[in-house]
Amino acid sequence: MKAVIFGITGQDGSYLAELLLSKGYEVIGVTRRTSTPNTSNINHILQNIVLVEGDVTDGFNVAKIIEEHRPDEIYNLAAQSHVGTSFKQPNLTWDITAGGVLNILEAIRYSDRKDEIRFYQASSSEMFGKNFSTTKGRFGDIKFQDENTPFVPQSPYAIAKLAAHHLVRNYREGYGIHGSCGILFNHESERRGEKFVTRKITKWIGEYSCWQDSVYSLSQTNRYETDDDNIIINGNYFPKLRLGNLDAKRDWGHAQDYVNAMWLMLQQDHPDDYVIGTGETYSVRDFLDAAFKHIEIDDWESCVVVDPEFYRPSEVDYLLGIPKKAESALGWKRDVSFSQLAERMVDSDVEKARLRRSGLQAVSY
Ligand code: NAP
Ligand code: G4F
Repeated sequence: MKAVIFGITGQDGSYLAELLLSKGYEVIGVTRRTSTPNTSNINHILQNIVLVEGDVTDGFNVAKIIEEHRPDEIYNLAAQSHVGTSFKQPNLTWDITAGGVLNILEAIRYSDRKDEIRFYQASSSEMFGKNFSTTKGRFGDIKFQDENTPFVPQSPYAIAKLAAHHLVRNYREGYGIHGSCGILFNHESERRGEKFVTRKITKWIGEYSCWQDSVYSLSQTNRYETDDDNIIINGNYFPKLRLGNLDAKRDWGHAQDYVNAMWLMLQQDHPDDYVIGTGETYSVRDFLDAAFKHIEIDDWESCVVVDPEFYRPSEVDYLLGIPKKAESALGWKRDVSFSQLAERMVDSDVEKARLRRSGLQAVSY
């Protein structure tokens, strides 16, 4: 079997490539030209995959890649995937995240292998926006989202994802394309982009933890004080972690569990859309609790500044995905719990910071 992955350099692309290689696939990864290397997530498998230069906004280029490589499966993970950035660069977000999908669908539609190709589109729980469904629980109403919850997107990113989601449905119904959408809730990992809130937190913890160890060992004291913006130990300053809305709730899983769902969707005879989530929701505060507890800090409030710079013009307050359909139809289940996710990310970032750091120099965020 041969698969083309658009977005192979990202978090999900790298885990998906590993999964497909383990199943004996030939993997073709599409990468954009960059002025400096950005293959850190896939350096360990470069020998086993074929990289081709491409960009989903260039329709001719997309069609040529599909024609030349003749894949059985195409996974589209390419997107401008940062919600906050989508408010600052809405046009770019639209061109990549919606227009890019149209380019791939058109290339499949006109391919002589249209009926052989199976296509996965990375849809998002952000498409639900402010909306949720409710069901009666023992202690009152439970809010959740599933395949029947109507979409009310709240950002240029979510609106572009929803356009792409409907395009896949339209090409499935209109042209018989085997296209499936995974409506994935937030999933994170040791390879998560550094601007997403979980990784921003764990990267800070990694750097801070190493800095703290080195200043404590030099100063023979374990006392610290703070000012508005810094943590101060024995005259050494480390900038506090600056975050936005700490009350937003997300359904957070581990990316390795989620790429398995993508593959399972394409093994079905009939294309369909599936919600992939954990059935649990936690606030950004809860993630801070879990991550800081892992380095034995209880009062993380003294390390964090709430900075309006990181607020969004409109926010998604609550996400909790019910993956019942995927569990019963695909046999999908997740393995990594919320606390394991936070701990794995902290351990990885502490280790990375140790390797990076040689002195007492603080980094800025
Ligand atoms: P990510 O780490 O941001 O990766 C995005 C990938 O898209 C990168 O490889 C990036 O390449 C590539 N890309 C961006 N613009 C492109 C273009 N014009 N042409 C070709 N490739 C382009 O995202 P992720 O977390 O792995 O997520 C994968 C997909 O799932 C995305 O579509 C995201 O929107 C969606 N999604 C993610 C989550 C989540 O919680 N992670 C949840 C739901 C849906 P560069 O390395 O060159 O930038
Ligand atoms: O980590 P985030 O940026 O992820 P967000 O916006 O939920 O989007 C991610 O998940 C989506 C699936 O639901 C994907 F489709 C999308 O591609 C992406 O992977 O923000 C999570 C929450 C938000 O409520 C945000 O306002 O954390 C809040 N937050 C608070 N402080 C922050 C920060 N987010 C970021 N990025 N940076 C902060 O400093």
